[in-house]
Amino acid sequence: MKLIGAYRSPYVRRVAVSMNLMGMVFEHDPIPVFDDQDAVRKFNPLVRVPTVVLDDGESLVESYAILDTLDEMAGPDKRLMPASGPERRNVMKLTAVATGTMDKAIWAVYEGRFHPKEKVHRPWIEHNEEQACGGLGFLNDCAKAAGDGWLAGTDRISQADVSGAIAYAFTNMARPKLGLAEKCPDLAAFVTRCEATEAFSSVAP
Ligand SMILES: N[C@@H](CCC(=O)N[C@@H](CS)C(=O)NCC(=O)O)C(=O)O
Repeated sequence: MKLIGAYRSPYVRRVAVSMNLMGMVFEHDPIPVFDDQDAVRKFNPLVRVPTVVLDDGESLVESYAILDTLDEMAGPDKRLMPASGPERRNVMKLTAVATGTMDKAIWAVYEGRFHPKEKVHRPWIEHNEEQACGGLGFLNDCAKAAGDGWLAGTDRISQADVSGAIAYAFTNMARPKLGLAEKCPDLAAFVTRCEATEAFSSVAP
């Protein structure tokens, strides 16, 4: 199995950490998606990462769809999104807040990166940053309520923890001026705990 995309992409990284946690061995190909579009297009018509290429050559696209397939492959004891019921709903909600936070942080980054200086619209950047902070504030409340436990109150790590930790780590790296460590101290402490583990540290951005 091959994972395409650099680990500085939070979507790529959530797939990588998930595969580590599920004990799946994979080859990593950090193709720079903006600089080598043809190499990605061969496997993904949208030219986006993450893209996963299975051993039989079939490719998987979009991190949520990739993770859904990997959960199914991993089986009930290792899957990171609970299969059903209130626990699934809760993990799904926290994960959605985490990926929404990633989206908003990235849009704030792209506004400056892909527009000429005179066309960068500062209020749009601030709007996205505010939404990212909203998502992280919500996850901070979850971390506070969880204490030493997991964000969604599960008895083992779930996709909410993987994506929540990566949403914080990415936003903090991409938007350092937001002062997230002060705004979200409980989430910051939780992320420090996650980043110290092999599953996270071996796929650092
Ligand atoms: N919703 C997608 C988002 C993936 C995404 O936006 N990836 C970025 C890298 S962080 C990308 O491939 N950007 C290239 C582009 O959109 O042109 C997912 O979850 O996989």
